[in-house]
Amino acid sequence: MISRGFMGRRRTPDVEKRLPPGQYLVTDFPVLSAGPTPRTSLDKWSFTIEGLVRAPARWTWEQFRALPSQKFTVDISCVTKWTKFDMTWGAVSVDTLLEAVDVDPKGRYAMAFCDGGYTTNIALDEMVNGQAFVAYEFDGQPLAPEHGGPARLVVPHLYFWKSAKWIRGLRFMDENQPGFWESLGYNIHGDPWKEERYSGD
Ligand SMILES: Nc1nc2c(c(=O)[nH]1)N[C@H]1C(S)=C(S)[C@@H](COP(=O)(O)O)O[C@H]1N2
Ligand SMILES: [Mo]
Repeated sequence: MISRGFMGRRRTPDVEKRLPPGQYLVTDFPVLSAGPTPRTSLDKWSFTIEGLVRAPARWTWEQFRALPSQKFTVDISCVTKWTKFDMTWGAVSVDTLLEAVDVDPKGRYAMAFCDGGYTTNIALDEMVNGQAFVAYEFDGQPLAPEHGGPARLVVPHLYFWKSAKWIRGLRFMDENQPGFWESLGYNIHGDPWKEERYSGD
């Protein structure tokens, strides 16, 4: 008889149902960054919505933190094949941020931009109705710098590279331009349930 202890977390039917294809469960929180962790002081931080909007909107850290916020508990899947269940974030939903702007009907795509230069593209209709949020807390604590603090985008229904760390804003565009990893061969969309890992998947 082999002890359960050697088998890790059991893949019960419940776990199987929640685990996208090709993924395995982790309990730790790996760090994956394409470069060094930028350190922007909160008094220099801002969040901007720009591009194809009638008038851009901009929040200082203080203004951003005064916006209505929510707790989101979500499962996250990374293209490197780890999945972590029940991650709890304190965040402002993208819906709340979008209330401040009029997006041009042509502005159907957004580019998330960040301190450090990282970018990633997400369609507008995949960020609304509670599907995406800008998180400043994880597990009830201020978001750690290596995980994207002071604030990161989280788009739980797409692979985690879409969840831009150190986010500073969203730029609306009339075409679905690739961001950093999308230009380097990762999928333009990134749905873990369809295993959209690489371009052409
Ligand atoms: N600004 C920025 N955001 C980023 C990245 C990055 O390198 N820079 N890496 C992405 C990738 S590939 C993943 S898997 C997740 C990792 O987030 P974590 O380090 O908090 O696990 O952040 C995403 N967001
Ligand atoms: Mo990743």
